[in-house]
Amino acid sequence: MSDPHALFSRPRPIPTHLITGFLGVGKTTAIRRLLERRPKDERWAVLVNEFGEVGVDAELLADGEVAVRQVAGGCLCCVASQAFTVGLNHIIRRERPQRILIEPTGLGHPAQVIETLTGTLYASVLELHATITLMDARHLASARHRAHETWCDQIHLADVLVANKADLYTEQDREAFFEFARALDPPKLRTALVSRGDLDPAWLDLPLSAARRALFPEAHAFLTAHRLKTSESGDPQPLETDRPEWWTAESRGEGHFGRSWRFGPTVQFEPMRLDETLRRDAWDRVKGVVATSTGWVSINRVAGVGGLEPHPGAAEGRLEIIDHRPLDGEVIDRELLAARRPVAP
Ligand SMILES: Nc1nc2c(ncn2[C@@H]2O[C@H](COP(=O)(O)OP(=O)(O)OP(=O)(O)O)[C@@H](O)[C@H]2O)c(=O)[nH]1
Ligand SMILES: [Mg+2]
Repeated sequence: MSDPHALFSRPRPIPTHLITGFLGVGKTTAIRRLLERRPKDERWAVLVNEFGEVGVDAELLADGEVAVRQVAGGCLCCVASQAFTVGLNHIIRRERPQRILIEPTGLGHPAQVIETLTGTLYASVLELHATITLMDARHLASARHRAHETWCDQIHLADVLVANKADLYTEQDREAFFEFARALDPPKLRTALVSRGDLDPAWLDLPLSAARRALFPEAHAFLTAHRLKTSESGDPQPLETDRPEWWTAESRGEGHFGRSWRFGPTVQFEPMRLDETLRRDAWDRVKGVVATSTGWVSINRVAGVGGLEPHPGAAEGRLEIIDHRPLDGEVIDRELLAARRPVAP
């Protein structure tokens, strides 16, 4: 791999921010808010990484003014680590940003990303600031989350710990969060409750604490993503000859199962049928951008909550489903096929 020092010799390292947190806690929402409030004369860039094979967040973030680069198919810390540095180098070289925001997958362990960003490769190129971790305080009452090593380490390695979705909390959830946060050792630089990812931009200036160590440094070791129906080169291949514009893949790792789809330009769904299909189960995460008979929509659901919203459109349709239980991908695939708008003969 080329040496980024040679490529990007520059006087001052670029402030870089890691926004971590478990699946669906509101990382992309928070980044969107930060982008909206950025100084208009500053060039910012975003690197976003997805567990699934196709990735959707870049579409949700696109605002035409900020460079967004996506690394899909695994997590930054392991299988995709080379794709991560390639993506990051690309952003640095092409965009020459004045600030970089990085969103790792919600299933990503942050330790290795922090190590890479603070290692010799980027030493004088990037200046990693405080790790900002979002969480859902309601997960404190969920044995599955509390037992998840990556969930624990995302919180443990946070410099700033933010409980998002406060609008959905009970008084008990709020108290549980502050009690939990008070007991954390080493203490956080800031802890806060917010809604709609409303982070205080001043937190971006807080420093990274070098003293934090992962509780489960081995947790990120394996995330196997295996592709279905793809060519050797990894390019999408038709699933069947009568469905040339329908590509699907599955991924697995960190105790979770993913299924992803890409749809070509002629694939349109009936919005009601699509919504019904995607509501069939309270999967941990459903997100996508797809064409329907009434226009493009984005889909953003967490544990059964959320729906379809109008979207300006994309080059192709994309959909991801992730759950902690094995997915019956073939059944969902058939249901999605049945939710298509019939193609005119
Ligand atoms: N009620 C409520 N919903 C929220 C809040 N913040 C985010 N959401 C919703 O939660 C869903 C997930 O938000 P994202 O920002 O995509 O979450 P994420 O952490 O980026 O998700 P992944 O990248 O898939 O891990 C979306 O439907 C958001 O609109 C909030 O404060 N309150
Ligand atoms: Mg996201």
